[in-house]
Amino acid sequence: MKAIDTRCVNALRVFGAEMITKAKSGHPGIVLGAAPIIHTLYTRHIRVNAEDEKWFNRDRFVLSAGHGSTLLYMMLHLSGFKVSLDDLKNFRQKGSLTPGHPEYGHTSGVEITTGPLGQGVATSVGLAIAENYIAAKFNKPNLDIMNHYTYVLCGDGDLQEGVAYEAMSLAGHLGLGKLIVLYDSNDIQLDGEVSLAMSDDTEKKFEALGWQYLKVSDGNDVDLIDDAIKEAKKNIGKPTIIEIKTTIGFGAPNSGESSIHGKPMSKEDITVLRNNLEYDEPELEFPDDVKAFYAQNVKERGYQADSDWNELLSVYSQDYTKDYADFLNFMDETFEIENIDSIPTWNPGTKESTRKVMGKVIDWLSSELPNIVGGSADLCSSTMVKGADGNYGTQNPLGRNIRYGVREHAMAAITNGITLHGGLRGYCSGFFVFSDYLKPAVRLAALMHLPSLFFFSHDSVCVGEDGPTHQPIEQLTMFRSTPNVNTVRPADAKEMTSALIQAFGKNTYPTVITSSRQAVLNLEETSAEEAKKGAYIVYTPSKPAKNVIISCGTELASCIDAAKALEAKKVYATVVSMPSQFLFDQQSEEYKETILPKNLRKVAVEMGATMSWYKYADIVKGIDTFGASMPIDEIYATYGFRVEDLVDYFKSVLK
Ligand SMILES: Cc1ncc(C[n+]2csc(CCOP(=O)(O)OP(=O)(O)O)c2C)c(N)n1
Ligand SMILES: [Mg+2]
Repeated sequence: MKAIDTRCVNALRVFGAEMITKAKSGHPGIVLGAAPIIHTLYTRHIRVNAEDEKWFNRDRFVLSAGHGSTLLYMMLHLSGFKVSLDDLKNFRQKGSLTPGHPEYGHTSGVEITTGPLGQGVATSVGLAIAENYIAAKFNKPNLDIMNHYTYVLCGDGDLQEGVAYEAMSLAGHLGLGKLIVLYDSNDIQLDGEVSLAMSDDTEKKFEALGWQYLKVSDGNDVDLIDDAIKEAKKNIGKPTIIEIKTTIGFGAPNSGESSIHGKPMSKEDITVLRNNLEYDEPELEFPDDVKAFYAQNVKERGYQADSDWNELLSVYSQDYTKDYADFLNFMDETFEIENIDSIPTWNPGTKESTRKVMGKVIDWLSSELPNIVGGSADLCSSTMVKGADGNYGTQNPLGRNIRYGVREHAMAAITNGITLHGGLRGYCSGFFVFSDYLKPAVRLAALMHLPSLFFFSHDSVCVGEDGPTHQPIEQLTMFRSTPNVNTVRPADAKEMTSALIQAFGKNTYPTVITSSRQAVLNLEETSAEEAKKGAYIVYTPSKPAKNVIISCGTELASCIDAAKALEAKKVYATVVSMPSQFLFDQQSEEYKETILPKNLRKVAVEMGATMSWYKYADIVKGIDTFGASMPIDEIYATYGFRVEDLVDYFKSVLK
């Protein structure tokens, strides 16, 4: 370990602690403890280019322990990314580029939003899958145009989360040898010693998961960390975890204690830290030799690596013209649906479950869009959603169907990783009721403005005999109330097809689409084009309407029939199909007024929780209790959703 390494590590430690003290909030423990890890990774291994931030073949770095954001921001600053000294000094302040936890799309060079522990580890598996797939598709002998590592820095907390294990178990199964997890193992977490909550044998555990386990017993020794990373990079066909023993809060008076985890240090304690580290440079500045070292070792090395790659690509473009053109399309994700006329269609009057429609349309989309990669949580044959080209795995790295096993949360996080990587678009599927298991990943996709796709079947109590555990009630409200999520519940084949095509477009939001288990009537009245507006009129009564019935999904057809029957009883109601509240909310006020005129009485109908409808309706017919196990016909009768029940209901509540 050279003197300059010590200088750099100490500069990071002191600067990071001072940033946090200035902000009066933050997490100094990991900064002081893990500074040598991030220093080694950046100065000796990582290939990123600040001048070409989105360089396709850059190494991906995931700070899964998002509370260590200070470390990442300092790295980005020193490596030439658009994070200035002032930005560092504005850590955690309103509007700053250095928010409390790293935010993708907000700060230059941040690869992924982290903070919810475990998610970073899981998402990184998706990044590694994407690299592996694209490499298998495009690399040629001596022309590895896709060839990068995915590095993760995580802490004890990350590895306690279930989602991390789900994902790491799959990563072991898939033999993702270029995934390297650096584990800041300091035996301390927020509330105290890790041993209070956990006594796993880390080595045995990861070996059992099919990982290569390496250990660095002194996390202050940059050379040992370097050696371990070199070893990991050999890629023996297994992902690697390097357990690096560190001391939380190294150098602080309360080092090794949980009190240093998340509490800014006092000025006095910072003086002690400086003395302990024998570091005497000005406050909140980086010394010139440190800056120069990073400029040379991270910035210039990254720049060089990018230039070399461009040369490689240029040779590739001459030798493999067709593949090169395809590669550019993958890089830019410029795929368009060309043969729209060949899209599967269903005639009005026929009956089909919307899940079957979803499956068939996705099969068709797979032939149009070569970069879509999907899978299911062991439910392909139920959700009908399956990727093309066989199952992805070591034997078939070009399979576009990922067998996630019953690991919903990891599936959704990995889907985000696949999409985040660039080049591919990830989608996944499961039973709608179990969307509870993966909600945190949808939330992160929404926060990152990532167009990941989450497709669900069995979208209401009409699941029937499987009973309340399998009958979603509140899930639609959950997604509809999550900012920046397009939640779509199509009524029939036309609306489903429209929703899917829109979902695979270039969006700045994730899409959740739900489908029915049971067959539904394909309606004359629906429109693929109009559905894109989120809501539109599907039935207009013969006399001026005094009421509007709003519905969606499998209840729409019954509402239209009921509205027709109501006319005989001199109740006149327009019927509005509202597959997506999210898209409707984005329409002009004029459009909204034509669909839901203020002076009309409005009732919403859905076989699920009523809460999300009160934004549009005066009254709501829904189900605010858990369902019950019984055949579907009895479900309709019990909850009052047969046409005759709806007619009676509307008659009692409408004008
Ligand atoms: C899902 C989730 N739960 C809880 C937290 C709050 N939290 C942030 S850091 C932390 C402790 C994590 O311990 P460790 O990873 O060992 O971090 P260290 O104390 O070593 O820095 C907790 C509970 C969180 N960020 N995410
Ligand atoms: Mg810890």
